[in-house]
Parts: sequence; C-alpha cells; structure tokens
Amino acid sequence: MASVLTLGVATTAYSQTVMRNSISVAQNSHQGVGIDVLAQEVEKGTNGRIIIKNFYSGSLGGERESIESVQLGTQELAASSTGPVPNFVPAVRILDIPFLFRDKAHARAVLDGPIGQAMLKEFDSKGFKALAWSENGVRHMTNSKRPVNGPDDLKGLKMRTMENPVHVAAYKGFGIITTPMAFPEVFTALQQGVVDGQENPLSVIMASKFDQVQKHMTLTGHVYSPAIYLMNKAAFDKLSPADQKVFLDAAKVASQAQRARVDQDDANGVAELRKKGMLVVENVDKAAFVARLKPVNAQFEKEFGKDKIDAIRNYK
Ligand code: EAX
Repeated sequence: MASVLTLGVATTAYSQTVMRNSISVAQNSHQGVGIDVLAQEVEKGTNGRIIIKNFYSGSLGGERESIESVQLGTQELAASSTGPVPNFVPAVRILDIPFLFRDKAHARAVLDGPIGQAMLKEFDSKGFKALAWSENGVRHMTNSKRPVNGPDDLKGLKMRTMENPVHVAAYKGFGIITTPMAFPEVFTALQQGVVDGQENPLSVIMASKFDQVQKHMTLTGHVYSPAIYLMNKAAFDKLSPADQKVFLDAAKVASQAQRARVDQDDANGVAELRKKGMLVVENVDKAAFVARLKPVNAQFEKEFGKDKIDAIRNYK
C-alpha cells in the first residue's frame, strides 16, 4: 500500500468505496435503525474500506423507484417493504396475502426458515442480491372519516394502498376504493383529503406523523409486511468472498435491530398515538374481517396454490 507523508501525518492512501442505501421513511424509525446498523457493521467489517451513505424519507425516491435504481445499478442498495417488490420478483407476492401469518413470531420463523430463505434466491435472476429479510410490521388501517369497528365500515373509504397487486385485490374485497401510491406522496394526499386513509404498521404511522392527518385507527392487523435489504447483484458479485460475508452478516445484525425497534414501537405505539389525539379501536373482531375476504382468498388459493399458502399458514 502506498503511503504518503503529508503535513507530518502519515496517511495511507487506500481506495475507499462509498455506496448508497435508501428508505422511504424517516431516519428515526425501525427502517432507519436497520440501515444505520447495516452501514455501521459494513464499515466495521471492512475496516472502513466500504462506507454506505444512507438516504432517508424517500429523498432518493419511493420504494419502487429505489428498487428500480438498484436493479439498474445506479444505486447499490435499497431497504424496502415488500410492497412494490412483486413488480420485480413475482414469487414474493404470496407473502402479502392478508391474514397469512398468525403474528410476527410466525412470520419471522417462516422468513428465517427454509421457505423464506429459498425465496431470497428468487432475487438473483432479477439483478438483485437479497441480503436478508427484515421487518416492516403488522399493518393497521387509519382514516380521517369514521371509526372502523367492522369490515362494513371500510366500504366506500378512499384508501391509499402500496403499489401491490395482492393488497389492491384484497382491499377491494372490503369494498375499499383503492388508490395505489408511492409512500413519499402519502402524507400530503391524506392532508389534502385526496384519500381518506391508508394502512401501515405502527412503526410507519409514528415515524411519518400520520396522527397529524388521521383521526381514526383500527388495529386490524390485516397484513404482516416483511421488509428486505436489496443490493445490486453485480456490485455484490464484485466483492471478495470475505466482504460478501461481511454484507450478509451485517444484514442479519441489522434485521435483528430493526425487528427490535418494531417490537418497541408495537409496545408503546397505541398509547403514544392516543396521546397525540388519535381515536383507536383496539378490540377488533378479526374473524369478521377474515370472513369478508373469503371470496378473494379463494382467488389467491387458485393463483398461488392452496398447498403453498397452507405451507406458510401452518409453519411452526
Ligand atoms: O416501508 O409504502 C408503504 O406503505 C410502506 O409500508 C412504507 O413505505 C414503509
């Protein structure tokens, strides 16, 4: 390694690689924790040879745009919910089926087990290295119009959805008027009344200050939303085997930190949002919501295969 003595301080001139990563929510969030830990672990594991510069709050675009940039190689990394992912890797769609998972523990076990790990391999042929599953959280409904005590109360609500075909089909099953929209546009759309409501995990609702533009929340828990750390495949393949291991290990540490923050947000989110004025329906008759989606679920079983859905549903 060439070393240069300048101003009496020995500096070792070594090549430092700077990569970019992005999320659509604020840095003070579960996803912000995830990518900050990922960056710290990669810098530590490569002794500063690789630095990841993080961009928050959709400053590089929404999740779909960022995933597209990673696929094209104009951005090395992106951390995203699985919302827009089916547009790139259709095999992942099955994970977005409402009421597929019993709870977070069930979802984490599936994602960290053979089913989820095999799914990560589906990304390779699409130009991505999927470093690890992470977690967006269990999604709940919010709106500015009325309390939602049962599925009938959803009928006719104009709700923003993720750009996700499974969600759109399912929410139409509730009689919701669906508006797919990139996340960075959601706060303004809610503020201006372009849509009445949206649905997201408590972590996202809190980080995005939706209490300022949404009066009502119902803990429907209708979808478990995985998240994922994606890297441009060519950029990953260029790394030495040792550095590839650093990235994969860093992603696992980051995922644990992100999941821990989700647990923290789930523990105190309702009280915090109530303090900020939201009216929260906590005791929800989930069976009523599940029953309303029976016809849509029949469609999903045809589309994805009942055996595949049951393998996830019954995973212990
Ligand atoms: O990943 O688009 C969404 O509602 C996502 O949950 C949000 O961007 C956090």
